[in-house]
Amino acid sequence: MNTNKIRRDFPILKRRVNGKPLIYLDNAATSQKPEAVIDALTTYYKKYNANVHRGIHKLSEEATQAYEETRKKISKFINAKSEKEIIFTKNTTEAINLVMYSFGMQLEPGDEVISSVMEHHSNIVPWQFLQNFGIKLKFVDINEDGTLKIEDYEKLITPHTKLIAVTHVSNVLGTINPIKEISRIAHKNNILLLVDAAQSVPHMEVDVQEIDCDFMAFSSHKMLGPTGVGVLYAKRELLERMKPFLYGGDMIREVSLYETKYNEVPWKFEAGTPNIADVIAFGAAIEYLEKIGMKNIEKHERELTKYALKKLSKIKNLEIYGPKNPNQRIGVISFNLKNIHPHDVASILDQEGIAIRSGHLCAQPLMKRLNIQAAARASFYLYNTKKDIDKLVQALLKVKKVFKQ
Ligand code: 7TS
Repeated sequence: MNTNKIRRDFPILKRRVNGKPLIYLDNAATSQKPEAVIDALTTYYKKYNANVHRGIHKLSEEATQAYEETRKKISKFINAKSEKEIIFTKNTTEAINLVMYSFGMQLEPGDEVISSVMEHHSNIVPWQFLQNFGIKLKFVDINEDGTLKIEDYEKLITPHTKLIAVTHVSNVLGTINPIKEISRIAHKNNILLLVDAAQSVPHMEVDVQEIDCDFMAFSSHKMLGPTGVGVLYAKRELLERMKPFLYGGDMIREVSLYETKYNEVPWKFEAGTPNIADVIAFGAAIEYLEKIGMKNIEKHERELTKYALKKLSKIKNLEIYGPKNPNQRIGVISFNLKNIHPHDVASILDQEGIAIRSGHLCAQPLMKRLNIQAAARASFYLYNTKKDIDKLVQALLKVKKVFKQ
C-alpha cells in the first residue's frame, strides 16, 4: 500500500493547522474524504441533479440509477445476499433506531434485550426507550483487559431474550469482539443479533453472511464517504415482517384516504426524498476502498497500532485502555496522562496541528466501568503514517513538560 500516493488523494491533508501540517488522528469520529468522493458529489449537482424513483425524464433516470448503484456496491462490499437487504438511513444511530422502532416495539412486555457496557451511546439509549414498554435491558460486562466477557451471555440469556445488540469494534477500547461466536450463541438460543459495525466496516473485511448477523449498522462518514448517510443491513425475511419506520412519500405503493399499501423492501423503509447526492458519493468511497483493498487497509492499520502501542507504552504515567495485544484491536487508542485532563492534552496537541478526540467518547457507561471521567483518543486510517505517530509521541512529551511531569 502506497501511503504517500493515497495521501495525495485527500486535499485536506495539505492543510496547516496553527501553523503546523495537519496530523489527523480523529478518524473514529469521522474520516477525511478523497477527491473522488468530493467529485462525485459536485458532479451529481452539476450534471444530473434530480429526484429519484419518480421522474420519467433523463436526469431522474440517471440519478435513480446512480443512487441504486450504491446500494448494489454496499451489498457486495459486505456480502449481503441481495441489495434489497440494504436500507439507507442518516447514520448508524438512525439505523439502530429503525430496528428499535420497527422490530423492538413489536416485542412483548417481559421480553429482554442484551447490550454491553462497551457500547457507544447509540447502541444503549435506543434500547433504554423500550423499557417504557416493559422490555427488560441487560448488559454484558468487560474483562480487565478490555475484552468482552463472553461467558456473561449464557448467564444473562433467558427464554425471554429476543435481541443481542453489540458492537463489532469498540470506539474507545479498539477491541474487536468475537462476533461469530456471539452470533452462534444468539442463534443457538433463538435470539436475533444486531451488530454495530460503525468502527469495523471502515477498517476490515466484513461479511454479513459469514457473521450471520440479523442486523448490521454503519455510517458512510467514517469510511471516506459523506456525512448524512448510514446503512442498515437486515435479513430480508425480517424486513418483510417489520413495520415501516417513517411514513409518507416514496415508501408507499398505493394510498387511499384511510389506508396504504406499503412499497416493497428496502424502499418501505426509505420515506421521503432520500439523501441522493451523499448516497451517490458514498458509492465513490466504496469504490476507493475496494481499489486499495480492505485487507491492505487492515494490515496497514495493524502495523500503525503495533507501532503506536510500543511507542506510547514507553511514556511514563500514560495509561492505555483496551487490549495490549495488537491482534485483538484496531487502530483506536484511548489513553490518559496521569493528573492531566484529556481536554488539556487535546488542546496542547491542537497547537501542534494534531487532531485527537477527548472527553467521554460517547460511552459514559464504559467510562464509569473504567473508573474514569474521560479519555484522550488517537485513531488511525489508511492515510496515517508512523511519522504521524512519532509527532503524536513528541507532542505528548511536550504536554508532560508543560505540566512539569
Ligand atoms: N457506534 C459506534 C461504535 C461509533 O463509534 C459511533 C460513532 C456510532 C455508533 C454512531 O455513529 P453515527 O454516525 O450515528 O454518529 N462514534 C463516534 C466517536 O467515537 N466519536 O465521534 C463519533
